Amino acid sequence: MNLSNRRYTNELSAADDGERVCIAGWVHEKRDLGGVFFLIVRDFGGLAQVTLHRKSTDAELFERAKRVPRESVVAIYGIVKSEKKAPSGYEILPERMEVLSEAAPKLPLDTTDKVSAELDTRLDARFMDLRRERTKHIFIIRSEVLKAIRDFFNERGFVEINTPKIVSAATEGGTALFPISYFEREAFLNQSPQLYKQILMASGFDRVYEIAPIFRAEEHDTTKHLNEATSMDIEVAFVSDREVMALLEELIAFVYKRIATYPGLAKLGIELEVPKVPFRRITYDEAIELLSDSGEQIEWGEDLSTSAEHALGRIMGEHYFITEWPLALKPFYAQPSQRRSDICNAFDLMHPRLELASGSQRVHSYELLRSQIESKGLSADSFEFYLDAFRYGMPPHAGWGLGIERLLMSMLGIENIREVVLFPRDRRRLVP
Ligand code: AMO
Repeated sequence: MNLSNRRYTNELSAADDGERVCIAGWVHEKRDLGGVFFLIVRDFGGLAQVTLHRKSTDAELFERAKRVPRESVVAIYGIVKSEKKAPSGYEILPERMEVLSEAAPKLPLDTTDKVSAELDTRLDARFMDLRRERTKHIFIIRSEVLKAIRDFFNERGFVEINTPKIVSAATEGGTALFPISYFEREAFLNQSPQLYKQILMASGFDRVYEIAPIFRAEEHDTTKHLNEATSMDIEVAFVSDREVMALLEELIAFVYKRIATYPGLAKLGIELEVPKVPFRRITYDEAIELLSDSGEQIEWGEDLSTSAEHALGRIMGEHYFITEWPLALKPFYAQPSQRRSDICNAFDLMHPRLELASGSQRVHSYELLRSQIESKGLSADSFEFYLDAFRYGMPPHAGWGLGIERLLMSMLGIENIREVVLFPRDRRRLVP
């Protein structure tokens, strides 16, 4: 075996006619036409047709090719021949085939998309699901989205940070924590980098971002919640909620623009329309009024239900912000409005289908923060490590957190959030 010279199938073309090459990959399909036998070999680049003529191919090689089970891993050594009828305009006439790993005959999934499978079956055999064209492109796009996000913030002078995922305190009131045992103490998996990105605002690092897992012990089984999700967070000092909202909408448009030119989108049957900035802004009060006009009643102070989100999405029809939320609905770190004491400078970024991000201007006064922590029924003592950063010079600051999976599913029109995570974690799923 010498695979160091192997070529990807998409690097080859009819122009390589006559060249002796090696390709390696999985046996995608086998087609037996009697006198001619085709092995379709798949690698990360695509598909290649390997053509064996009964008359001119070595008889032993011909028989072995016919017997090799589908999805086995093979290396093919042969000559490229220009062939208009082959899927990529060329075929390979093999001289030698090595079976590097033989696949068991009964496959958990069909990789050619001829037989569809339930999502659960696909997730159970994710390694094999990823061999399918559509799934592969979803995860290449995910990687491109993360790259675009990093480019966006790096170009703007942000510093990428990494904060601890083993923590001592909750930040997001609404959802439960996963407790873990940490030597002789109780600790938790982090719900958000919230406290740490804010602490950094007292350090002089005034523009930071992080892309990292968040853990939420949500018990319910929905198509938009995971127990382990990926959050993209920013925190910026010397600005208000308005400036970070502008960054958020610009980021969304930037990512759409970048992905719109990705060739794999066609494989997913998607055409991306880049959303226009600025996005519309409506206040929470306006949102419940619009909902009431459409027959959906939300009491002032109540959170928006999924059906309310959908109703509002139908009315708005594109990305939009909901601002000026009731203070009681948002966590302790949201800055109360100067205009009205019962609302705060917090916002949610909505896609017509679901919430993508939330953020706020933060409380930066030590006394107010302490009292807001206590008024949520939390013990200020357990937040001492965080509160300390507010006692020795903390600039005003604002930030947000954006769900990477929510961004992807809304962008690609995917119904179930599990589709955009390699190995999703939900109530029932701890393996693979
Ligand atoms: P929030 O709790 O709204 O805000 O979370 C921010 C965004 O993270 C995504 N998200 C989730 N995605 C999938 N499954 C989940 N269980 C899940 N929970 C949250 C959503 C959501 O909009 N600290 C604040 C952010 C900030 O103010 O900076 C926070 O965590 O897309």
